[in-house]
Amino acid sequence: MLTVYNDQHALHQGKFEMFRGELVPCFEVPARADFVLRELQARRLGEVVLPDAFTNHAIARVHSQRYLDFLTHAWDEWVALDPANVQRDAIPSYWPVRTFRSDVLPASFPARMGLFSYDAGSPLTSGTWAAARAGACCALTAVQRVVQGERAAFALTRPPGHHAGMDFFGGYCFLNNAAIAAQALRDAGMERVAVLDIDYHHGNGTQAIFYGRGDVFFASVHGDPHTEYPYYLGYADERGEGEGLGCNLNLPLARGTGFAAWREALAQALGGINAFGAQALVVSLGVDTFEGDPISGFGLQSADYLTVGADIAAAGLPSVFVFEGGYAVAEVGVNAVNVLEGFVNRGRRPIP
Ligand code: OKP
Ligand code: ZN
Repeated sequence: MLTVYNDQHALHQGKFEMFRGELVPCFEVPARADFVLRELQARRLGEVVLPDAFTNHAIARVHSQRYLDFLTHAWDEWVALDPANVQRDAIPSYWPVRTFRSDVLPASFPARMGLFSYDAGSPLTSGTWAAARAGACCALTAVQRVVQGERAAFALTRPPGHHAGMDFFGGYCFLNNAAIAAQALRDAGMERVAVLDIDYHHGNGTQAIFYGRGDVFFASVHGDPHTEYPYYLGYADERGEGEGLGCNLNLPLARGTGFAAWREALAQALGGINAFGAQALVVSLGVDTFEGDPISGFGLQSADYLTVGADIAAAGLPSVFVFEGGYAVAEVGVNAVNVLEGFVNRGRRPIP
């Protein structure tokens, strides 16, 4: 399978994230992408190319202009607050929850940062915009190759994207690569596009971006938000609204769920996508469903990911895979590449 690799991903390198009252080292580290790249090369799964250059046009199909303006200048504004900030990541500490206004943009940078975010776990660094932008270009390049006839392509990038909304970052995500890919497929003439999100965490950003639309179906298998991040979205009763009613399918599963039950939920998600009549598929490929993941709670084992890839291939759709979560760093390469290899081989040849 063709891989489009973001060689600028390490420009985004957060130091600490806020967790239960303390700053802890970031889980979302550059080594994650390095392990996946090394595994792809070791298995010779296909060509690895760098992204083509794109303007912001395709990104602005999904994200608001005022959010993109904020991200473009955020680091400089952070440093302008205090020259000593060059040593520190920018982390928000104020948020406009219900009853506050979000139509007025405060002049204060920390206030604006809160308006464009929803958690304190997603540090913004000097290279965040450059890395995220290059990641979106990866997703767009992968789309272009699939539109040109490639059966599938993999956008290997970080930071991840599926928590980022039209105008907010959070959950380690800044630009929603999967949503940008789905919109680009629509804009390339695919009438109906599906997003399958198999990351452990619900893709709240992707869901929200397409919630009112009947042309993009969103299906997600994830940890039950009653107990799992992102907590405030991802419940089974969220089925879409207006034109999009029936085009959103959430399959939350209890922490502790193992592969057999998880695979049944995957089959339901794929059934929904098939009934929708999608012409192309975007897969938010998180492998934090792995039993050894340090921040998640499902029990998938490395060999299971071959089956996952084969199950997705059986849908028979042109597919763009976009890398999302997976924090068991030493295993993330094997697990992600198992999905891709399972897809390519349709699971005929298990890897030990
Ligand atoms: C991003 B993706 C960990 C708390 C959880 C947010 C998790 C974001 C996951 N200390 N923080 O969906 O893999
Ligand atoms: Zn995740």
